[in-house]
Amino acid sequence: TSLEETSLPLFFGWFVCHPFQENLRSIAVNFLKTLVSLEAFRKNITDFKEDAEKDIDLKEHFHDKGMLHCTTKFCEYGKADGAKEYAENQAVKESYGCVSQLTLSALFVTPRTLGATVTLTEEQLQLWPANAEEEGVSQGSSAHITLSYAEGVDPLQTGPDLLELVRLQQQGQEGETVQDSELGLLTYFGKGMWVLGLREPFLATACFSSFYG
Ligand code: 2AM
Repeated sequence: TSLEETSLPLFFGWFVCHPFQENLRSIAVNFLKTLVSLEAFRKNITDFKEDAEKDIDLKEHFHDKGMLHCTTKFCEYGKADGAKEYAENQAVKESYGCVSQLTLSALFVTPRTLGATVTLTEEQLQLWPANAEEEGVSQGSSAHITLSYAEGVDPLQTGPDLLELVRLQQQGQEGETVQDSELGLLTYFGKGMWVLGLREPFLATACFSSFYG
């Protein structure tokens, strides 16, 4: 019915509960601080800024992001393919408003985006729509929380950035391990792409819901 159709949100997703948002933001800030302090990062600084001599303020480069969340389905108020089917999916209806724990297994940064990789549980995968972008990689491997974007970057860039990294790793590219710290293993994949695999995954409580904007 038209009433139901007009009720479709901009997107569905897991919304990180308030206290965890703060933790996640400080983890991100610390990650950037660590990165800029590294010789290996400074050596490749032109990945980020062509005219950078040797310094870049990553906190300036990346703008703060509002409400932290992991998008499951971008519906665009019903205009996106499969939006209605997704909203009517039984698992989606049953999980709506439910709280679960998101497992954040890595942080990644590219010249465009700063994000956290989310490793979905079997149950959470029930809420993950089949999507063409994930062709050739496992379902849910583009699940992420956008922590920040650089100026002028499309708000949908984090998924493609993460997928590029997932594909590189799948092709057997190991990258260059730059630092092995208490936090985890920091690896450089070229073209300004850095991944910090967290030794201890960060668990963030999140509520499955939708956003209208
Ligand atoms: P994100 O999930 O990578 O952060 C509102 O714009 C939210 O929907 C953002 O969180 C954004 O990216 C996501 N989004 C925007 N456009 C999208 C698209 N075309 N496909 C998938 N997700 C999109």
